Amino acid sequence: MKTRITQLLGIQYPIIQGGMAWVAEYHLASAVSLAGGLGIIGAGGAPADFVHEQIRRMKEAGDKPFGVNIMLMNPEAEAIARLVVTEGVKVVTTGAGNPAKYMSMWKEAGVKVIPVVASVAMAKMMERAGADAVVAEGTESGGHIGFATTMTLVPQVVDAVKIPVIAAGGIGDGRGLAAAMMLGAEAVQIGTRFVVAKESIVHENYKKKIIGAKDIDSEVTGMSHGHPVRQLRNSMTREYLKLEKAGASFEELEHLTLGALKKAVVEGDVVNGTLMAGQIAGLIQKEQTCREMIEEMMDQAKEAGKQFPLQ
Ligand code: TUI
Repeated sequence: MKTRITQLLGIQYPIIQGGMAWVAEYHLASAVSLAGGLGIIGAGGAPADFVHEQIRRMKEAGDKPFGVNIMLMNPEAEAIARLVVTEGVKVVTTGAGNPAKYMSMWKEAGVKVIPVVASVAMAKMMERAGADAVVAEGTESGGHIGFATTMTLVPQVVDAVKIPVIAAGGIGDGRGLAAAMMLGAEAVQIGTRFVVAKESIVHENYKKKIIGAKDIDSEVTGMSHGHPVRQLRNSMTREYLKLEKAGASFEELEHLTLGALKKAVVEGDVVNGTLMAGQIAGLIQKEQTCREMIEEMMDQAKEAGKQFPLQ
């Protein structure tokens, strides 16, 4: 399956792994890259030194293409933006903000820049600023989200920009991949399914929660203060939503979630931790290697195309 994205990134399959904070470290990212997709190191809220070490490990693991995701609310975002240039990282994705101020530095260094956007307006702004592609991320996604669904956002972004579009949000198998291509996407970004990959260092308790989740088991917190975050329902979300409904301040709510993602990923605290996951969690049934996941998705997408040839 050749697309402008597989050609731009030099990858075999149109599958990109989401740059998930705490989750997307080099074990997962190198497994995805070695299996023919694009592995991404998620900087999340980590310091630049940590990201530096991750890049070093990633290079040691093989010479396949990989990217770094910069979460723009990270206080060290600027240092990480420079680090990717000095380390010769070929691909950068960004999230949770507007990366325009780093764009000229990255372009001059020949870095391929792929901002994650949640609206047509942001996609157009990023194209004008020089982005090589965009990830159009629907509200089905886990973590920090926008409002439009993948089904509505992807075709509207495809029509609005000339650069290639990668679909994200609610995609967890080959049928989702085929559907995204039908909407005009040229690759998909997958997050939640890779959380349960064998190579993922995420605590077994968290993986079990995703595998056991049903279709309606995610909840969106933080809507009232403009930072909606999708995660699996647990004691933490119940407490958060109760406080939010009672009009708690942003600071009070932030206090509740401080360090909660790490608590879930590293310590396996599925009661008080933040279990970020997308709505597709209900579809995910087992732990597999990244290679098994990617090959199964490709086979299934090809089969979906044969089953429904549209002529
Ligand atoms: O960034 C994400 N998803 C994330 S980031 C993250 S880290 C975190 N950790 C703890 C609590 C909260 C967050 C977890 N999940 N997805 C990409 C994405 N970007 N979705 C939406 C956006 C976005 C939002 C606003 C992109 C641009 C934007 O622009 C605002 C502006 O500055 O104009």
